[in-house]
Amino acid sequence: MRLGAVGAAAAALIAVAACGGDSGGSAGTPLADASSPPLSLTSDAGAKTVSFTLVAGYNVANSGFNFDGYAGGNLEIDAPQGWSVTITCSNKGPLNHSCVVVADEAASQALFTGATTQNPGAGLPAGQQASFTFKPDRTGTFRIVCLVPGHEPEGMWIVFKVVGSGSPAAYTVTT
Ligand SMILES: [Cu+2]
Repeated sequence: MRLGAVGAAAAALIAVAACGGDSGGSAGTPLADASSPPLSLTSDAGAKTVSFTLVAGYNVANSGFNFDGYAGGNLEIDAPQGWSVTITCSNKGPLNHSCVVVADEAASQALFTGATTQNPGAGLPAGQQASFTFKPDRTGTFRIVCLVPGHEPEGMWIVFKVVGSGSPAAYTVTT
């Protein structure tokens, strides 16, 4: 009987964990050093502007297929709808990389006007950086990815959530 009860409890815990995993993009743990490099997240509520930096190939995490050391959706950046979002995409190399806001895994172009580095399929050469600014016009849970072929499937993407109100924020997400 006791073993049975423990088994049931364990099954319930697993069910809860599975549910949590399905919620996809829900806020994780606030990133304590979001305003520090490499992310350098800064925002101005009055001007409704937010900016941050994504360093492609920041370190050896995920074999270099990362932004600021994050990959596979384990970083979530939130920005309010209608704010002006500026992303600096800095390629620490050695491969070409790009930064693009896309709708989902299947998307191959920017979701919002201007929400991409130029020629994202080719990417920025090693050592180069580029900034772009866009204004998200709808809420939802999206992605920032590298569109150089093969890189997003390799895990080179993070979560970008457009929220209806509130402040810009960054979270680490357990995947
Ligand atoms: Cu890439």
